Amino acid sequence: MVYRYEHGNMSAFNSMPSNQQLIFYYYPRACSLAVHIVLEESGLVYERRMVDLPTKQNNATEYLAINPKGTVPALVVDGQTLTETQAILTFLGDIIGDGKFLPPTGDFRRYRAHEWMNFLSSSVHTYIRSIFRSAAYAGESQVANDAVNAQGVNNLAGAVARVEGLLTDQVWSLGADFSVVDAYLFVMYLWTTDARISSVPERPNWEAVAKKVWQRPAVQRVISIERKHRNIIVPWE
Ligand SMILES: N[C@@H](CCC(=O)N[C@@H](CS)C(=O)NCC(=O)O)C(=O)O
Repeated sequence: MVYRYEHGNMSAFNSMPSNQQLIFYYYPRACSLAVHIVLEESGLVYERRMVDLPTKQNNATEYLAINPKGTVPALVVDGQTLTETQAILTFLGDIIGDGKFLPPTGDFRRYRAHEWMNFLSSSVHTYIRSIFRSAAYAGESQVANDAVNAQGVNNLAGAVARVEGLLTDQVWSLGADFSVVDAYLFVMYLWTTDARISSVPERPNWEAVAKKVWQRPAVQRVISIERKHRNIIVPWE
């Protein structure tokens, strides 16, 4: 069962209409890449629009009218904007259907998926952000920026240990099948290889999942699309 909001009321229907208009806003190698991968994997028809973060297009009036948070990803579904990577991945997982990329309600793996996605969004993403953009937390003081950066490196090391522990003996993050979580894990793995991070522990289990994600044709298509605007380094390529 899938639920849909129409004019503020929630209505339920059993299958998503195939004619929903999907407009996807992204920036290359941002967290939006996880959504981009799932959109491309899905076979859904969608329009992609790049929001240039370096030139602050995300803070322009036109984009703020679409997403007042000024962030990517955003997915506009028949005129309604959905934000937050976890929410969009859940929505896509449900409209793709058949539990293909996200187990259905009642299947315990669905709650594992949320456990993963929330951890990636609220912990891993923010730890790495505190390294890439320490000023967002520390303001202008160099001493404070250095401290936030160093703490980010420590926090990330702890998160890597947790990811490694969770991926032991797992083919994919939820078990035997690729899911939206693996797309998200792939993006966060790429971020961990960024030269701006002074040190990060070895993470063979996470790397193995990321490498498997990379082998998927849809993922290589997405990376080549995003590379038109930004160099994306895939370490083992
Ligand atoms: N919690 C949000 C975070 C979204 C976010 O911060 N996106 C970044 C790119 S990875 C962004 O748009 N940054 C622009 C800015 O903050 O100015 C999510 O998980 O989608």
